[in-house]
Amino acid sequence: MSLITNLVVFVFSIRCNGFLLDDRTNLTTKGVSTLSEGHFAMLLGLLAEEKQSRLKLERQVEQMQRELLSTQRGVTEVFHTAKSNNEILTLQNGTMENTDSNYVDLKKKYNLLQNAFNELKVNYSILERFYHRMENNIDKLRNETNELQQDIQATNYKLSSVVNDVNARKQDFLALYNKADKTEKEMTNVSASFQHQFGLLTANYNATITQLESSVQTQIDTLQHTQNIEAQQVQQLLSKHANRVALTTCDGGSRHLSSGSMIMFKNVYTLNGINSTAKATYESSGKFTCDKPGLYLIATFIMTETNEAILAVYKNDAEIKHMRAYYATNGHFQTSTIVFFDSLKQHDTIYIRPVTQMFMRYESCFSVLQIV
Ligand SMILES: *[C@@H]1O[C@H](CO)[C@@H](O)[C@H](O)[C@H]1NC(C)=O
Ligand SMILES: *[C@@H]1O[C@H](CO)[C@@H](O)[C@H](O)[C@H]1NC(C)=O
Ligand SMILES: *[C@@H]1O[C@H](CO)[C@@H](O)[C@H](O)[C@H]1NC(C)=O
Ligand SMILES: *[C@@H]1O[C@H](CO)[C@@H](O)[C@H](O)[C@H]1NC(C)=O
Ligand SMILES: *[C@@H]1O[C@H](CO)[C@@H](O)[C@H](O)[C@H]1NC(C)=O
Ligand SMILES: *[C@@H]1O[C@H](CO)[C@@H](O)[C@H](O)[C@H]1NC(C)=O
Ligand SMILES: *[C@H]1O[C@H](CO)[C@@H](O)[C@H](O)[C@H]1NC(C)=O
Repeated sequence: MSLITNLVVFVFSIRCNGFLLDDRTNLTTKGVSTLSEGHFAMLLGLLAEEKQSRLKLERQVEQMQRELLSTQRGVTEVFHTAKSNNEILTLQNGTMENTDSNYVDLKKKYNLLQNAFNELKVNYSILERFYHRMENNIDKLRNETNELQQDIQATNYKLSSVVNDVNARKQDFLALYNKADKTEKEMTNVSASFQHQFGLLTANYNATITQLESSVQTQIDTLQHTQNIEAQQVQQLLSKHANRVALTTCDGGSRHLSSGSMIMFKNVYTLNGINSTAKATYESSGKFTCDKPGLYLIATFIMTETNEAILAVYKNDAEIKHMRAYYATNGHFQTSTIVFFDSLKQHDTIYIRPVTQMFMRYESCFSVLQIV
């Protein structure tokens, strides 16, 4: 209720200002007894003004009444609201106790927080010092970074020049690569051509070599054959030569020989190219039988003291040569000789007979030598 009273007093005090404004048009009461026409006109004006003011006031009072009504309604609403609020407050009073205990808790927590805050302050100062140190370090780092940046710029410059250089090298390399590629292709061509040529050459070489080999082999064979033949011939010749017939036999003793008898020369002095069988045949028959055809030297010398003794050389029982032997003028023995060449065929026989009777000394010999 006191709240409503206050509100009404407040509204009136605001409205009173309107009256005070009207008071400023103060009426001059001085000299009423001397009311002139001017004063009357002024009075009429004042009355009119007063009427206007009154009307105005009336309107204002009406308005104020309306406002008062609306205010009363508003206050009633406020009152209701306040009442319900009060009820809420009463309800809330119960919860205040909880709030109190909560407050105690809160205070404890606050103390803890304050401690933590103090610790944080300490930590903060430590951090601040750390921060300063870090700042210094950062300055250093910044300086180093600047230096590094300069270095990097220099390096970049160098790098770009290197890149340019590399690009130039790249072009060179590409040119070289192309050249190498071309060369490789040419090499491949040359290699293929070479291989082809080499194959042809090898085939040709092989053919030639084979031909040459067979030709050489043939020639060697021919040569060997010829050589063999020649060697055989030479061997034959040599053996023939070595085995040429050479025979010298002399008589064993001095004796009388009858006409037409055989002279047997039994002492074999030289023997070559005649085997023992042939030798024995000669010794028993007194006839030389030719086994190797050829040119022969046939020679005999006879020592005798018979004057005009005649001896003959027979070939195949036919006389081919004869000689006449004489004693020496002083009556002593003398040697007579027959020497000649003759071609003998195989189985030809040669021997000597006295044509007349005669005495023959032992210093008499018969020789046969194959020349060819
Ligand atoms: C609030 O509660 C206290 C005691 O708990 C009491 O003394 C006080 O009068 C109460 N206030 C209201 C407005 O009910
Ligand atoms: C303050 O710093 C110390 C040591 O670094 C740490 O153990 C402590 O928890 C910090 N205090 C707070 C409130 O962070
Ligand atoms: C960083 O460089 C500036 C100028 O070059 C110099 O004045 C400053 O002392 C340097 N700071 C450190 C931490 O070296
Ligand atoms: C390789 O040889 C062939 C035929 O002989 C020719 O057509 C070609 O141009 C050659 N290539 C080179 C790279 O010389
Ligand atoms: C040439 O001869 C050799 C050996 O005889 C052989 O290996 C090769 O294949 C031959 N080459 C040709 C092209 O005939
Ligand atoms: C010895 O020579 C004769 C010819 O003079 C010949 O017929 C005979 O076969 C030869 N005997 C031997 C063993 O060589
Ligand atoms: C009105 O009259 C009173 C009393 O005589 C005086 O005190 C006041 O100053 C006057 N007001 C005006 C505006 O003249």
